[in-house]
Amino acid sequence: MATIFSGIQPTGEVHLGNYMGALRHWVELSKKPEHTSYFSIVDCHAFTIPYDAATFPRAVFDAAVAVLAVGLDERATVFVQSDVPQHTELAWYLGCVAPMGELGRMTQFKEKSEQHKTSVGAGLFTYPILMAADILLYKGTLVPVGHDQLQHLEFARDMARHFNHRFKAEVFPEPKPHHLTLRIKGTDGGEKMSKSRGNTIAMLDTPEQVWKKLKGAFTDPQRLTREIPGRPEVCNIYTMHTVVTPEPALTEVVHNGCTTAKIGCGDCKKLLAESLERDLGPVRARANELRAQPGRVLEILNEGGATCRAKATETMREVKEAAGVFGARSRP
Ligand code: AQP
Repeated sequence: MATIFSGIQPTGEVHLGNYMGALRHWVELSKKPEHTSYFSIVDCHAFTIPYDAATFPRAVFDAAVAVLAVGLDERATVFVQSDVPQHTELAWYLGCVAPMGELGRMTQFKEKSEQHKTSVGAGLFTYPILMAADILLYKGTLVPVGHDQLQHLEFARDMARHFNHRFKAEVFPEPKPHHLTLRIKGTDGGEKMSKSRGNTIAMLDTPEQVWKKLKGAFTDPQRLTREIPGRPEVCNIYTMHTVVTPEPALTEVVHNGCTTAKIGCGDCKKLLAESLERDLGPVRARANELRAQPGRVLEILNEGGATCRAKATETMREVKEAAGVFGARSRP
């Protein structure tokens, strides 16, 4: 038995990096009968960097549609983080046992505070505490994480240990990572396809939109002409093929075609566009259906929120009992 928790920030259009690197794996994990899974649109995390309040509700809705369209709600609880106030409540309790020194070592804080130099709030610094609360609130035991979130997961494990040790109670299990190793680069060749970097292909883009972005996307920089054989191992287009193009086409047409210069980058991209459409066409159709019934989306998220609040209430009762916090029920 394992309890899975993961989340996605509503910071922009869900893209192929999110889909190939995370969402597909979340769906796989959630299908296992021995897993109980929670997937969240982590809107409170998105507050840690500048955002537009006017368009934020739309961004949350769109992220929810994307997550539901890949089928995550079939066996998992899908909800919006801010609908469960216990996330921020638990973050306070954990924050009181979180060592400042550990927080100061977080590389993501260093990177993001550099990226948003003019507006670094304390929330960006304490982000890992909220992430620990997200996981521990559901007593998560298995967390799908990419390389860039490993340090935060280690911090969440430390938080579980610190809290249990400080209050001599076994409230939280230590969550283990489920390593997600695939990293999709940006269309600009940047190390990561990222919502905030404008180098994405959206998961729900139409074939025309996909092709427009794919056409100009970075490939093997050494393949300057069609006659020069390519190196699939350094090419982001090939990485995406490995996810959506089945064998034998992957090896025989794409890999061999590239390394022997039988096909050019344009041909290879056309094949990728076809594979993407085969894989994501049905997802886009489901997203369109959901967009046409916003009431249905709300219903699913409301149900998810209610399930999570019930679980979160139980955990918070244990947390407060362990910490000796009884509010008005306190006695001398
Ligand atoms: N390029 C990527 N390759 C593989 N996995 C990726 N993920 C994100 N980009 C890639 C994974 O998607 C999940 C949800 O990501 P997130 O939105 O919560 O955070 P993020 O990693 O910060 O995503 P972005 O697109 O880079 O957003 P911004 O620009 O707002 O910071 C995570 O599991 C993540 O690893």
